[in-house]
Amino acid sequence: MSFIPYDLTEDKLKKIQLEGLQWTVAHAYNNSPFYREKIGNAGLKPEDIRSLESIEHLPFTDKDDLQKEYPFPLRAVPFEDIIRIHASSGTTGKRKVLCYTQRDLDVWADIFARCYELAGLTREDRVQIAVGYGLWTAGVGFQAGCERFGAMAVPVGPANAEMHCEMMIDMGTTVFCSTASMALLMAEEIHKRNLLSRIKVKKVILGAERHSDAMITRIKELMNVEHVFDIYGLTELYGPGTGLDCSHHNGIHYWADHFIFEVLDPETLKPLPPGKQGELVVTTLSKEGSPLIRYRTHDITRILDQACSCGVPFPRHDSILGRTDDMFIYRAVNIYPSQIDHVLGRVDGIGSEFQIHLKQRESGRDMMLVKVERGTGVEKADDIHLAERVATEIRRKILVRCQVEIVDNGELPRTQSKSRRVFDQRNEQ
Ligand code: DLL
Repeated sequence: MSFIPYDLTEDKLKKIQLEGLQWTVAHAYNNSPFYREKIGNAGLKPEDIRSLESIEHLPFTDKDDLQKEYPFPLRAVPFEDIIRIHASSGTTGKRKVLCYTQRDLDVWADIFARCYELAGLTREDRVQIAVGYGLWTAGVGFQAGCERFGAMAVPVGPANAEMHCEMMIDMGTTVFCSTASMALLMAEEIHKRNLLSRIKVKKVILGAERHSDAMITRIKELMNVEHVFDIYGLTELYGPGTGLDCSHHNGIHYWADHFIFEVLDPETLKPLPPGKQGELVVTTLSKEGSPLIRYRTHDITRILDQACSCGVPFPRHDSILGRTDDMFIYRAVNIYPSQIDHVLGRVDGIGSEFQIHLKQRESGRDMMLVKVERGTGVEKADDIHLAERVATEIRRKILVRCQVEIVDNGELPRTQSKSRRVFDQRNEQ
């Protein structure tokens, strides 16, 4: 049995998208006072959606709308049809709460099962889930998808490394699912404890935060896995499982029969052509509880329009390159942590972990300190040269001067959830 509709043609996909868009706009307009007002204010009615291009006239929704409408923003079904809620912590203000109907949970499990299929799993696989359960969508998302797919779920959740290692060995885990930080932490633990010969993990599926190529290389090396897959998702759009890269690892195939992805210029909010980086904006096509109309994710990516040789009839977007709200301004230069990461990935002798600390000198001038881990097997005596090389590369590529401190391998904190990279103390001093 296949969860991926391999016979889907481009024409059929477009038809599904148009019907889904028309249904979503009518559903939201008729059942959610919030959307009725928003769509009405844009001078539109559901019957105005006559083609896929009509999407460009629809108004945007943003995280502020979810916070304003707390506790049940965007709700478009009666309470008796809502069978679960999830929430993600906003960094400021109230949590974003999303409602799910039975159909929403079914769609989510189905699309997640496609992710496992795309990663080449079979029902013989044993899937250790190392992400949080509860209000967060992660744990239950990975689990419901695994059960729908038919593999064995090992729902360990966010336990300590000891427990994960024990379960990995005793349960014969073949697939490990976690955040990128947790996968690195586990890979290092397995290496430290010399457990490689006792574990059977062949695949890692990771997501929830941006990660560098260096991190993937290290996880692959230390855990000796065949593939590391990148899974995308956000609470507002069901949760994890909206797409996954296939074994060619050349972008994330996303399930375009359940949502439309637009990439827009974050300043002008005008569409960008394939290949150009911008903000991902999503519209759902079948979501009942909390439908999304042009929801601004603030994630930066680009649409990849060349066909992928894997044969999966779904479009691709690039891995998430950062978030528009991660950007910081240092000495009048706009910088994303991913740019620093990118530079570090090209310097030999350093590890995959880094932190950016921003401070203000007494003179009022900003100061940036980049802490980078020394690579394994690299002598401490080389630190001065290594730091100089990193600082020179940052100056060459990003055109800013900064200080670089080389710290011991393993010194920067490993977290089980999402890692924090930027520590901006400029306004605290
Ligand atoms: O992080 C859902 C998830 C859990 C996805 C586990 C994958 C694995 P939220 O907590 O709502 O949901 O955070 C969503 O996390 O807007 C991105 O900024 C970031 N993110 C999620 N997946 C990736 C990824 C979950 N594969 C936010 N690469 C999103 C980079 C990611 N960033």
